[in-house]
Amino acid sequence: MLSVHAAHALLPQGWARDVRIDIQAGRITAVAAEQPWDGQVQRLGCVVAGLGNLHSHAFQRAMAGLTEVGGRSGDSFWSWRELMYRFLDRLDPDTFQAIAAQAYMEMLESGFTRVGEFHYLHHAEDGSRYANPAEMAVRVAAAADETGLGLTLLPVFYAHSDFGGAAPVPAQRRFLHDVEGFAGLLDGCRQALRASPDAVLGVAPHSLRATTPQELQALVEMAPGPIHIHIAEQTREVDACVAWSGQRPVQWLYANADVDARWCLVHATHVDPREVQLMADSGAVVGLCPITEANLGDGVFPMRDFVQAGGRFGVGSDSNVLIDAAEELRLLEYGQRLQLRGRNVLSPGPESSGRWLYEQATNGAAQALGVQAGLGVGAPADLLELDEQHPAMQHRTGDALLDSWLFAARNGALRGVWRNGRQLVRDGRHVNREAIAARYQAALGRILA
Ligand code: NGQ
Ligand code: ZN
Repeated sequence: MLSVHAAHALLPQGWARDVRIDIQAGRITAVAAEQPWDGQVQRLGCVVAGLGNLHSHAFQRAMAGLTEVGGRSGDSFWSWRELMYRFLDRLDPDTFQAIAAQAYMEMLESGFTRVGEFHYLHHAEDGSRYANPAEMAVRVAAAADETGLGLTLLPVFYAHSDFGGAAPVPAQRRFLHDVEGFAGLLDGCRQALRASPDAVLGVAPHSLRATTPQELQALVEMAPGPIHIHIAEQTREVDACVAWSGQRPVQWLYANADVDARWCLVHATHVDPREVQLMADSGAVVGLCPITEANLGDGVFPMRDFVQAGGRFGVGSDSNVLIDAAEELRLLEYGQRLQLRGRNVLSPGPESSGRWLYEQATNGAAQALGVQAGLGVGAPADLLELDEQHPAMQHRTGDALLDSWLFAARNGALRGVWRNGRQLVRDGRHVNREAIAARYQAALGRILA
C-alpha cells in the first residue's frame, strides 16, 4: 500500500487539512483528515482530484496552428473540416500513436488525468481495413498506456455524410463501418483494452449526420458503457436537421432515443429553452469544449439557463488546438461573462467560481467517462498538486487557490500529477517527456517537413 499526506485537500465534503490518503492497486482505500504527518510518506501541499477531459480527437493536435489562415471566400467550421480531412492522408499508425502520446502527455501536464477519446480514424489511407481492424484503437490504448493517462475509449460509428443516410464522401473513407462491421470493431477494442484494467469502453455515434435512426438504435443496444455524440454544434447542422425531420437535433434525439445519464452530448451549442430543459432533466452530461468551440466559431452555449435548470457538464479539449485544463474552464466562464455582461455568472450562489467550475466539471466528466469522481474511497487515486509557491498562488488558501489557478496563473501552477497513485508529472513536467517529445518531433518531420 502507498500513502500520501496533503497539507490541504479538496474532498467531496469540502477542504480539509492534514489529509492522509491511502492507495491500493491505484484506488483510494482511505481518506483521513487532521492526521499528523508521520515523516514516512510523501508530503504534498494543496491537493485536488484530477480532472477528466471528456472529448478529444488526439490526432488533431498535430495540425494545431496550421489552419489559422482565412480563405478568399471566407472561412468556417466546414472549410476547417476540409483541411482536417486532407491532413488525415498523412497519418499512419506509428505517426498517429506518436501524436496521441504527445497530446496525452500535454493533457497530464495541464491537469487532465483521463481522456474520452472520440476515436474515428479507423482504416488505412486508402480506406482498406488494417490486418487488425482495431489497429488504430490499439494505438490509442498504447499512447494512453505509455503516458499513464486514464482512457475511456469511444469508438466512433460513422456511415453517412449528412442527414437522411446520405452516402459518405471519399474523404470520409477512413471512418466507415456498417453496424455489423462496427460490432467487430467493438470486439477489437475490447481486446485492445485487455491490458488496461481501468480503461472504460463506450460507443460514439459520430453525429446525427453520420448515422441513420436505425443505426443509432443498434449502437445504443450494443453500448458497453457511455454513449457520446456530437450534436447541434453548428447552425447549418441545426437547419439541415429541421429540413430533414422537422425537428432540431437535440429535440429529435430526445424524441427518438432514451437519453439518460449514460449519455454525453458533445457541444449542444444551439439549443432552445425546451431543449435545455430536456437535457437537464435527463441527467445526461453536456460536453463543452470552449477552446475548440471558440476556434471553430461554433457559437455560445446557453450555460446559465442550463445550470439553473440543474444541468450537468464537463469539458473536453476536442481538436486539441491548445491543451490546457484551466484554460477550458476559464474560457467557459469568460464566454458567458462576455455574453451576459456580468461577473461570476455561472455559480448559483455566493461561492467561488473556480471551486464551482472545478467541482462541477470534475463530476460531469467522471460521469461521462464512466468512473467515480472526487477524492473518496473507491475512486481512482488521480491527484493534482497545486504549486503554492507560484507567483499567482502565494498567500492563498482554499477556494482562492482554485480561483487563482483557473483565472490568474499560466503554466507552471501545477506541480505534480498522479494517476492511479503513480506520479506522472513532477515539477510540471511529465516523467517521460523527453522520449515522447522526441518521437513526436520525428513524426512531424515525416509528415510536415
Ligand atoms: C470531428 N470535430 O469529428 O473531428 C468534428 C468535425 C464533423 C468537431 N465537431 C467533423 N469539432 O463534425 O463532421
Ligand atoms: Zn469532436
